[in-house]
Amino acid sequence: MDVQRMTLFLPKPQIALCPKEKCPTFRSPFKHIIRMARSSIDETSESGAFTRTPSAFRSVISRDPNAPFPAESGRYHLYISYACPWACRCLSYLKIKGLDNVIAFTAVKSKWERTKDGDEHMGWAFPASETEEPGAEPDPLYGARSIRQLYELASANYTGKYSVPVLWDKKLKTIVNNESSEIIRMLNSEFNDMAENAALDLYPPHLQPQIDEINEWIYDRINNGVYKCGFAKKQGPYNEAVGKLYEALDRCEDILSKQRYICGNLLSEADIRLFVTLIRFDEVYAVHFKCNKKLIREYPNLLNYSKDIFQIPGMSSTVNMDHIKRNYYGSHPSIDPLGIIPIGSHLNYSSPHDRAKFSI
Ligand SMILES: N[C@@H](CCC(=O)N[C@@H](CS)C(=O)NCC(=O)O)C(=O)O
Repeated sequence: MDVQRMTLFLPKPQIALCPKEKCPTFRSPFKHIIRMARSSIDETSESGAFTRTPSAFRSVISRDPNAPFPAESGRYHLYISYACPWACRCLSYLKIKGLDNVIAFTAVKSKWERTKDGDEHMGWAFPASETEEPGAEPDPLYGARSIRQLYELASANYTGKYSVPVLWDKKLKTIVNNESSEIIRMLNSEFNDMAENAALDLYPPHLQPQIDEINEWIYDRINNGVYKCGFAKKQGPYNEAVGKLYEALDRCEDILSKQRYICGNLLSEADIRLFVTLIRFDEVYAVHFKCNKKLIREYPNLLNYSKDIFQIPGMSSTVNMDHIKRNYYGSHPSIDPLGIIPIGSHLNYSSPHDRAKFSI
């Protein structure tokens, strides 16, 4: 069976017309060609609302040795950007499950660059040397110049976004999966024979319905909600997204006034998913994405909770604020054409927090 064909599900194509093509009298020789958005900043519907395209590579790694992608030490590689909250969910799992000796990872440069000569696409790029940007490393597998090159190596027909995270199979030279919500589930359960911290189960059976329910509104209103605020191209969709975002943050603040973690007194997947957005909020989303009704540091429980998660061994290494700020402020010229990085706010997440009061 051709693993490539079996596993590549292309998302529903999005029609991206340039302004000239929208003119009724314009006769394009290519009018039947449907092109997909190739960057999240282009994923806006007619109403001006940001609509995220589903990830395309959705295969799974299994602990079953006969599976198409069996869990094996040294076989898979994780490509991330420290700027990207979705990729940092996956990096968090490598760190807290103790999997970084089993699956190596490489971080790209913080700012988007041209990914191909003669093509305007801007995306994730690898540095030419270890010293070009601290934290970023050249591609150790193929010496690729961009993440786009890896997608093209995996599939000649792929026309979607060249996003991170990418979970790469070195053996079959392909992308196993580029959807963080699925990658973290695999890292949680399928590599436990090799994980240093195998006993840590961030998606335990008794909490699964609750985690799923919480993930749904936190994803829609907070994780993706900040993007809906920032990438809205009209006032109406922005107003709607920002209203829902703050309703959800208020709800989290209330939950966290009664318990240590978002699903009770046990750390779970839902906490890691929430943390990656909270840690970027005051520094980036409040300014760049116009989420400025209230800052996270004005929510006592959300602030202390963010510190608590940051101080879990391994987690602080997943937060590179220089990469985060350089990327957001420097890679979206339609939102921030000058790319000037604001000074604030340098919160010290290593300082003491009050969350141990909930421990039993
Ligand atoms: N659903 C994906 C989303 C990943 C995603 O959107 N990544 C962004 C960075 S934060 C990206 O790589 N975008 C590239 C682009 O828009 O061209 C996941 O959760 O893994």
